[in-house]
Amino acid sequence: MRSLPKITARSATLGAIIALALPCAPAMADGVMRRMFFPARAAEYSGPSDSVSFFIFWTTAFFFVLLMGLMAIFVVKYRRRPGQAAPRSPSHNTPLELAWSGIPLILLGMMFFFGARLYIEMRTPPIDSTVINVTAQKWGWTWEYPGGEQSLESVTLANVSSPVFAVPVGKPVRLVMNSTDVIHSLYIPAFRDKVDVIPNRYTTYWFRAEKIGEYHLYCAEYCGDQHSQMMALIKVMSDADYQEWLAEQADTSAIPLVELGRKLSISAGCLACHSLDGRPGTGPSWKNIWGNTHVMTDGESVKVDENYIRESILEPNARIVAGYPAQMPTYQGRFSDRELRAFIAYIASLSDDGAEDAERMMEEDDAEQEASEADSPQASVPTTDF
Ligand code: HEC
Ligand SMILES: [Cu+2]
Repeated sequence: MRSLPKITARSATLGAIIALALPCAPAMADGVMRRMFFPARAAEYSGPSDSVSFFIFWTTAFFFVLLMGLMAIFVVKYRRRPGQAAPRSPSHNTPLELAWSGIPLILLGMMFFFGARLYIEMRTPPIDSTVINVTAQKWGWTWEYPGGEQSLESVTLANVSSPVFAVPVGKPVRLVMNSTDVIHSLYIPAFRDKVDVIPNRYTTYWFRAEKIGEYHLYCAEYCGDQHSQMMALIKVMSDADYQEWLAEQADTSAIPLVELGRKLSISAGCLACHSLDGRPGTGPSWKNIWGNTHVMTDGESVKVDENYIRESILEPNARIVAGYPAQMPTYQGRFSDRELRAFIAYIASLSDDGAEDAERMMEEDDAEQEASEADSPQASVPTTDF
């Protein structure tokens, strides 16, 4: 009883310190925490998102230290001593109770307000956003740009060939996302947002990239064996570079057939399941399969040729290679005729006896490209803007 007014006076002082220190906490946190634990900030909401996290972190850290500290001090100070009876606990103290209800109420109210406001903004894409259709599939990402362009550029991230996706700096981009198999989650730490990608439903992820540079994209929802390899590199570019990049992806006619097949195998995610070195993965390796005879689960023998590869891509479940699961997704409607031929030529080129066939396909393709250019000369004349 005797010591209670002293505690009240002390908690009033502490209250004042909290009130003064809290506005500084995010600023302090900004320097220390950001450099220690947080990746670069590259999008419009990266900063505000960090501020909300830091506010919550430092508020809770402060009260944790305060409460645990007081508890430790009280345990020692008011410990049971020989010959001293335990005093009765006070039943009521109005100023103290108002303080410990009012201060947390204000702080939690602030957390709710800042969090909810930011959440609503982050879920509301601007009307003038560039829309990119994103498809997630075990274990890769496909981005279809507004003109139908798809990325053919790739890089090696942690020993995995991964696609590169360009986005313009300073412009709102809206990803409309869908999965063809299981639940994935698109996560770009530098943009501070993560949204699930779900089969049979569209979800949206929007951002305005603010810093030119390269940032990582991960799948953040465990989706099977190669989940951790489901990565991509996001390149934030100036608008001019972005337009140039798009034009480069769109015009594949100049890329030789085998090279196009190689690029597509990376960007379409085939190599997540098919190795090039003979080691079986989720699917059979592509090394030295051209011209071989493969046995299917129903006992049928099939020669690996143009028709078989084409069917494997468009209707993977028509025939299942013995010893493998029916795990390959269909690519129906995804590739043009020339792109399908590119896969065939590429797979042929991976076999010791396939080199000649691949060569022949390249020559036929060259002849065809020339013929189609001769048929429609205007196609090769640059169009003018009116
Ligand atoms: C999720 C894993 C997965 C992905 C991605 C995948 N495949 Fe497959 N693929 C398989 C499996 C498993 C088989 C064997 C079972 C079957 O026949 O369907 C297979 C079989 C094949 C075969 C027949 C191989 C043989 O030895 O008989 C070809 C050709 C093929 N895939 C091409 C492709 C191409 C081209 C792509 C990309 C456009 C691709 N696959 C993407 C899993 C995958
Ligand atoms: Cu995934």
